[in-house]
Parts: sequence; structure tokens; C-alpha cells
Amino acid sequence: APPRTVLRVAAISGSLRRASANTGLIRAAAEICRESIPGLHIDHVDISELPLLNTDLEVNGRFPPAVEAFRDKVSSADCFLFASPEYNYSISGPLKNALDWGSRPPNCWADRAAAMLSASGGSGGSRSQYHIRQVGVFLDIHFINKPEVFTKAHLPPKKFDADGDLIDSETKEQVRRMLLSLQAFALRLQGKSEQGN
Ligand code: FMN
Repeated sequence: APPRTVLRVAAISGSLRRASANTGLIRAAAEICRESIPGLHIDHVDISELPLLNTDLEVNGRFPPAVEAFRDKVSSADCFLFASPEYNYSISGPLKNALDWGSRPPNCWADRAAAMLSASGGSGGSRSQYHIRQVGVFLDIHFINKPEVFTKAHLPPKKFDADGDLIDSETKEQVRRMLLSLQAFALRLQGKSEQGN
């Protein structure tokens, strides 16, 4: 029987590149959910139209239209999935910008479960993931601890095609296990079980 609770996941890529491997990880996660995790529905939330954070753009408690639209999508999600490259040992600038816009009062991120993935260079993105976790402490985002998924995007075997689509079955299986962990933790945080009660 299909689950009674379908959790909506707002998925955010920290890379704006057309052929981004991280955006490819989100597409792969969405496909995995459609095929085998009916209790999770992934919506890719595009952050490329957000202006750079400037609180002068907040007028009478209103944000610029692109920011309002982004904040609405974040607020209405049940949980979050971040897929982001590591830039210079830390969080990508576009992702930090999005986290900051969502944090402006009232904080849109609070009290939701989250998981993260990274496709990056030599480290697989581990340093950036720990920085994202640190930011999440202040935003009251509750990250699953495990499994962690660090994808070394440029090392063999080839994991992404020229469009950034994930073609590596081992990585797909890691993503699937991470999504199941996110689902279980998000339901726990909402006081529900997988049976929907
Ligand atoms: N990869 C790392 O593993 N560690 C780094 O510190 C790191 N710094 C980077 C800094 C910049 C400005 C750029 C453009 C790339 C850097 N990389 C680093 C490599 C990217 O993380 C890697 O190319 C990744 O695949 C890009 O993600 P995307 O395909 O989603 O755009």
C-alpha cells in the first residue's frame, strides 16, 4: 500500500552551472524517489535568481519577489536536501546566500530534517558539508548524521555524463540509502511513523 504520508523535500543545489554534477545528484534523487520511495517527493528549488543578500532590499517586511518565492518554497517543505560543491574548503557562495535569505526573520528553515550530498574535487566535499552542518546549528536545521555521501566527481570511475547526469550505480545506491534515512528521521521529527500514524 502507498504510504499515507508523502513528505515534500525542497532540494537545493549549491552550483549554478548548467551541467552541474550536484544538480545532477538532485535529479538522480528525484528519480529514485519516483521509482522506489513513494513517501518522498523532491522539488528542485532553483536559487539562481536570488539577488546577493542585502538587507536594504527588505522593505516594510517584504522581500524582493524572487526571495519571497524562494522563502515560500522553503517554508512549505517538510524537509531539505542540499547538494553542493565545495569551494575553497567551504560552502559555495550561492548556497550560503540562499541559506542567509531563508534565515531572515521569520527563519524559514527551522525545525525541519535535512540531508546533504556533495559532488566535489579531491575531498568529495567533506569540508563544505561540515560547514553546512555548522550553519544549520543556528538555523535549527536537523541534519541526519549518516549515511554521508561524498562524491569525488572528477576521479574514475566516471560518475557523471557531460550533462551532469549521475551514471554510477554505486553512487545511486548511496543516494537511495541516504534518502531512506532522511525519510525516517523527518517522520520521527514530525511525530509520525512510516505507516502514517
Ligand atoms: N573541490 C574540492 O573538493 N575542494 C575545494 O576546496 C574546491 N574549491 C573550488 C573552488 C572553486 C571556486 C571552484 C569553481 C571549484 C572548486 N572545487 C573544489 C571543485 C568543485 O567542487 C568541483 O568542480 C565540483 O564538481 C563542482 O560542482 P558542480 O559540478 O556541481 O558545478
